[in-house]
Amino acid sequence: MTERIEGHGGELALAALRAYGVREMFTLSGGHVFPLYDAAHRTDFPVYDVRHEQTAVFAAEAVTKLQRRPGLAVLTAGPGVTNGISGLTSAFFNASPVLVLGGRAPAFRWGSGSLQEMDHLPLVRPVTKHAETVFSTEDIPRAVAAALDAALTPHRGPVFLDFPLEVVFSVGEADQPTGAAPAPLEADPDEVARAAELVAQAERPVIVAGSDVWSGDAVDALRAAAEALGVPVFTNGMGRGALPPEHPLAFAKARRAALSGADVVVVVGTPLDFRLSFGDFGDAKVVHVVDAPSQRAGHVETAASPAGDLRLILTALADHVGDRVDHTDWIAQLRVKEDAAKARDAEEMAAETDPIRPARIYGELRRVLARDAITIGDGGDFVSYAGRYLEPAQPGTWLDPGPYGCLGTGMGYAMGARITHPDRQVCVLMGDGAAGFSLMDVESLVRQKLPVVMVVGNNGIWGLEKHPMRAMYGYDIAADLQPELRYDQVVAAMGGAGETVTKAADLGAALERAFDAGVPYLVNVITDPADSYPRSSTLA
Ligand SMILES: Cc1ncc(C[n+]2csc(CCOP(=O)(O)OP(=O)(O)O)c2C)c(N)n1
Ligand SMILES: [Mg+2]
Repeated sequence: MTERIEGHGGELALAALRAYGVREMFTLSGGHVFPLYDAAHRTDFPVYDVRHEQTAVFAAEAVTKLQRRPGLAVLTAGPGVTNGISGLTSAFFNASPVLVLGGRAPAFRWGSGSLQEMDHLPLVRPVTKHAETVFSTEDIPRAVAAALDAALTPHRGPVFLDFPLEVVFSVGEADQPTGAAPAPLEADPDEVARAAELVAQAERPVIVAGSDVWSGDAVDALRAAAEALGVPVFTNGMGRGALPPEHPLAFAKARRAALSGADVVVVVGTPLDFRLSFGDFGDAKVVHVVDAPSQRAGHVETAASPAGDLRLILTALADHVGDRVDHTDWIAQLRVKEDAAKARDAEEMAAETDPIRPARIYGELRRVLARDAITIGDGGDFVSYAGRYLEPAQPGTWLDPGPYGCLGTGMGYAMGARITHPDRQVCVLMGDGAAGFSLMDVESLVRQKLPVVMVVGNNGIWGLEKHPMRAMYGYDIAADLQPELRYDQVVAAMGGAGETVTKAADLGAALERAFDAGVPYLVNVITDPADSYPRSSTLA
């Protein structure tokens, strides 16, 4: 029998959210959403508050990424919602099932000029899967369920609801939603068979696996498919660590050789976007395995593109019967390139330069980071280096901003990570420029006893912009920051701690102190502004 729930709008919303496994709220105070706080307060539902709404949405997104369940941000009407738009957009690009609940000026006097009276929907519609204003209290649980069903159905993504003031403050009664997970979408079996045949018959196949492999809980199936068909695997986004770095089919450095030498490239659970040369792999045939038909690339002619539940598709690839070409030589060839690149990286990570180069910071970090540490990248060049030198050992441990490339995720992602994994190391790698977007939220972390380690690559510039601008114009403007700024003192002033490091030899001990500190701790590393991340294209 369907259970009935009753209470004010906040209580109805929270009861529905609980059914979907939502376990906390991220917010910044505003009167329009008080009933949601009241519902949380009465039921001991954890509420984490922040100093900028973008942090609330990024924190909710980190929870979705790490725990593979919906995350919740509650934003007050008007500026609360508009401050959350970059977070929502990042979640949209990352297919993260974030629910934003917005306050809204009263409906009964709409048009009379209430405080913060604006219609949020035209703003959020392009960056959400579902956006709705709920006009009656009784309708709230249904609307929450509809929004979360949309958010959790692959291809996943954020959703938005707002509640006019009188709707959320009034009392009502409704059916309790069940919160059932969406049924898996089965791909066309012929398309799957075609993909399997292409891989099995390939001479030099490569798999590139991305975030949806993790969010679709298909990591084991990926490994089984790669092992059954003997295919080298590269990863990006949340796919990183899907195969442990020591696995014979796990590759990271030989990507260029692999993608230019392959005859079949299988891209699983990630778009054929700028991170993958827009799907242009020379003469190689492209197999694009996606979690929903909407994700098939329109700009690339693929040889096969199965769309559906990734675990089912990858399991079918693993179970493929029939001949398959032996790939031992191809794998060995790539392994030589991989090992050579690793040796070069190892040298750079050990280099004793003055000023310090970012590579050395990562060399030291690799010594202190545990296999299950959560690492978060927020910055330009400094984070490109993180992607290159850090090798996540487990899936679901690496958080980058994703293809929207929004600076400012740092403290929000850190908050979501610390709440998800109270006992693990959480380490945020920040450019000094990126730090400016969210550093005030260290105060939120300190106050709510959420210790994390921040490592700032402090080159005194917006490096990823300054170097390309100089290369293009011969000069640069609007690309300088205050050199050697004491970001560690900023953190200390807010109740955390930290230190500045200028010598490579001092890095190791500083990082150890940081992880032992028990409060938010910032290691401010003065790095070489002349150093820039080598890339083939100058624009990022
Ligand atoms: C919100 C936002 N604003 C601007 C940019 C453009 N942008 C990309 S990288 C970058 C420079 C980052 O500088 P910093 O964090 O100091 O890292 P560095 O490149 O110096 O290592 C900028 C401004 C962006 N990606 N996101
Ligand atoms: Mg910088």
